Amino acid sequence: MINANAREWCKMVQVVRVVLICVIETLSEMMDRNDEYLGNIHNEWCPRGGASIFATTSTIRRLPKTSFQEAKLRRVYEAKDFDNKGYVSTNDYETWGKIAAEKVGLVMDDEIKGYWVTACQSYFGDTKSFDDWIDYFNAFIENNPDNYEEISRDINVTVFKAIDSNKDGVVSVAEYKAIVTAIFPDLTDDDVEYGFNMIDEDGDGVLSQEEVATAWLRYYYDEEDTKYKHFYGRWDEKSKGGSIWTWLTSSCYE
Ligand SMILES: [Ca+2]
Ligand SMILES: [Ca+2]
Repeated sequence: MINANAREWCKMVQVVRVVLICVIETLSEMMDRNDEYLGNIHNEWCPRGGASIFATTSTIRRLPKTSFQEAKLRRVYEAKDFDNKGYVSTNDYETWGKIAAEKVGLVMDDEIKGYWVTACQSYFGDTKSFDDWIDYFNAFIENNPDNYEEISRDINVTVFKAIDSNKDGVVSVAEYKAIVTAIFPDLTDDDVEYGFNMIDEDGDGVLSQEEVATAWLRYYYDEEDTKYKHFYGRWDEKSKGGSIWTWLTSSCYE
């Protein structure tokens, strides 16, 4: 009797398992179709890849992948728009270089100006908004799936030459401070020092080309919290860019 009851019970459990598996598989298929459907809605309503609560990761973009990464990108994008035209241009980069050079007592010459302009063109192309830039960024990644970080590192060599104002082959604390306070004037000396120490990997008191290239790369590409968020000076809660709408729609990127 006990054995018979046990067998019945076992059969019942098996039936429930099969039913559960069927339900889960059906739900899963429905969700896949739903993702595609919502993705189509997003593409119709936000053709430029703008923020939308309907967005799904696989159908929209590769970057930013998290709201944290988006906050990092927005923070610098907005800060670099010196002329307040709503986008980053070579004019902004020239201004950035000019201010940074003045902060270390130098005048930006044509060679250094050329590095700033080249760096800006490589990073931003002719994009005219944050979303434009993100699309451009993603196109670059998609066109160079195996070596986009390597190419980015090469671009950062130009950046290094731009920020090495006195051309001695290293970025000093003063040069670093000039760069980051030009775009974030509210940073304190402590904030600047904190950022510098985070990226001075060998602790020799100056930044090598390799150290700058790595930190700059990781600031943009790290999806999660790493020390490289301090690349532009100490990152804290105040550093978070964007608006309440950005926060509300951050699920687009997660
Ligand atoms: Ca230098
Ligand atoms: Ca160093």
